Amino acid sequence: MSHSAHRRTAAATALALAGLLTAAVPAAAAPGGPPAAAPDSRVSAATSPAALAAPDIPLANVKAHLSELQSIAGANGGNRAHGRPGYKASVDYLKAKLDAAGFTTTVQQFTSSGATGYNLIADWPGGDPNQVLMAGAHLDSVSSGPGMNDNGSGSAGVLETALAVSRAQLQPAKHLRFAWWGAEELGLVGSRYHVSNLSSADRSKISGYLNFDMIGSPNPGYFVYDDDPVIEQTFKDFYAGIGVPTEIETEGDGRSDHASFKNVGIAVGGLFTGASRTKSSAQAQKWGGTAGQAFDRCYHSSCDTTSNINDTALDRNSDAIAHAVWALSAGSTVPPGDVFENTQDVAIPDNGAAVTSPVTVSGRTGNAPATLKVGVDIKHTWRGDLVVDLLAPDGTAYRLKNSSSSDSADNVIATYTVNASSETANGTWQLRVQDVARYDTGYIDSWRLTF
Ligand code: DTR
Ligand code: CA
Ligand code: ZN
Ligand code: ZN
Repeated sequence: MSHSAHRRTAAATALALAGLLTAAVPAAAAPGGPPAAAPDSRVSAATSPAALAAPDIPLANVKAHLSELQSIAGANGGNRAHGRPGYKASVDYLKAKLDAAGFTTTVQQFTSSGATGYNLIADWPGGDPNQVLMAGAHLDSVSSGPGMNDNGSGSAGVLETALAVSRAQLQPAKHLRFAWWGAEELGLVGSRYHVSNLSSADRSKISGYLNFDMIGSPNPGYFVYDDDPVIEQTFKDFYAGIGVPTEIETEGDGRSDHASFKNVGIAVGGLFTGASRTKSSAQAQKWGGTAGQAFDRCYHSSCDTTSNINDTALDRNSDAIAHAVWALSAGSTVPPGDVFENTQDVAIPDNGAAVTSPVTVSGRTGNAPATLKVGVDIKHTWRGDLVVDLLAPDGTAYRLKNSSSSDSADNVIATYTVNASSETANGTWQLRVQDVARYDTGYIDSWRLTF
C-alpha cells in the first residue's frame, strides 16, 4: 500500500513521453456520457529525437562485466572492498571501458578508515551543463565476498547503459553524468564525499540522481524508490509497459547512495530487487520465486558470486535504467510544470459505487491550463469495466475514459490532456473511478496533475 502523498515538484518531461496524450471533454453528469476521445498514440510532437525509445541493453554484455568483476575479486583476495586491491582494480576496469567509449572520466580520491577510496565519474560530452542527469551505483563490495549482486549488478547495469549512450551517440538536451561510488558499505562514504564537495551552484544543476544498488537478486522483487514522483513514474511506466508489477521500496530511506543526494534536496529515484528481507507469498504470486525465502540469501556473504544473480531481473532492470536515462534526459518544448500527486491506493468496488481520490492544488494563480495533464495509474484487470472522470474543484466532470465491453486489457496507465481553462486552478480536484461491470477488481494506484 503506498502512502498518501500530495507533492509539488518540478516536472521533468518523462510523463509527456511515457504516457499517451488524449483530449478529454467535459462529461455528462452520469456515466455513459459522450464518448471520450480515443487515446492518441502520438507522443507530443514537440519532443526532441532523444526522446525516442531507449535501446535494449544486452544482458550478455552486463553479465560479461559481472564476470570481469568476479575475476578481479578472485585475483585480489576474494573481494572488491574499500581499501583493498580488488576495489581499485574494479575502478580501473570500468574507467578503461568508459575512456574507450568517449566519456570524460574523473577519479575522485578520498580517505576513509585509513585507506584511500575512489569515486569514478564519467561525463558524456554535450547537453545543457545546467541540467545534469546522473545515474550511479556503488562499486565496492563487503570484504566477505565478491559482491556480484551487491553491487556488481548495479555497477554493470549502469556501465552498460553508459556504453549504450556511446554506441547511440546520444545527444540529449540534458548533460549525462554516470558515477560509481567507493565505500558505500562503510556508510555511503564515497557519495557523501562527492556531494559534500559540490558547490551549491553545482548541486542546483543536478536535475536528478538515479540509484541502482542490488538489481539482480536471485529471488527478486521489483521495487521502485518512492521519492521524486516523476522519476518514480518513469520507472513504473517502464514496468507497466512490460507487464511486470512493482512495489514501492520500503526498506527505508538512507539505505544507499541516493540518500547522499536526497539529503541536499536533489530529486532521486532508483530500483531495487531486495536483500535479506523475506519474499511474501503474495509477492511470490506476483513475481514468481520462492515465498518465505530472502530476496538475496547471499547478501553480504561470500556466496554473492555470479551464480547469485537472476538473469531476468538483471535484464529487466538494465533496460529500465536505459529507459529512464533516455526519457529523463530528453529535451522537450513542453515547459517544466508543477506536479500535484496522490499515491494513496483506493480500492474500486466491483460493479459498485464510484470512488474518488483527491488532489489539492495550491499556490497557483488564475485558471488551469487548456492542456492540463492528468496522469493516471489504475491497476485493474479487464479495464473495460472502468469509467474514469476528472472532477474540477467546482464539481465539473471531465470524462477521461468510458467503459468498454471489449477492452479486456489490464490497467489504465495513461496521461490525458484536459482543457480545464474554465476552471480555477487552486482547490481540490478529484479522480472519480467506477467499475460498472461484474467480476475483475482493482484499485487506484496513483494519479497526478501536471500544470
Ligand atoms: N544498503 C545496501 C543494500 C540495501 C538494503 N536496503 C536497501 C534499499 C534500497 C537500496 C539498497 C538497499 C547495501 O548493502 O549496499
Ligand atoms: Ca534487455
Ligand atoms: Zn551491501
Ligand atoms: Zn549495495
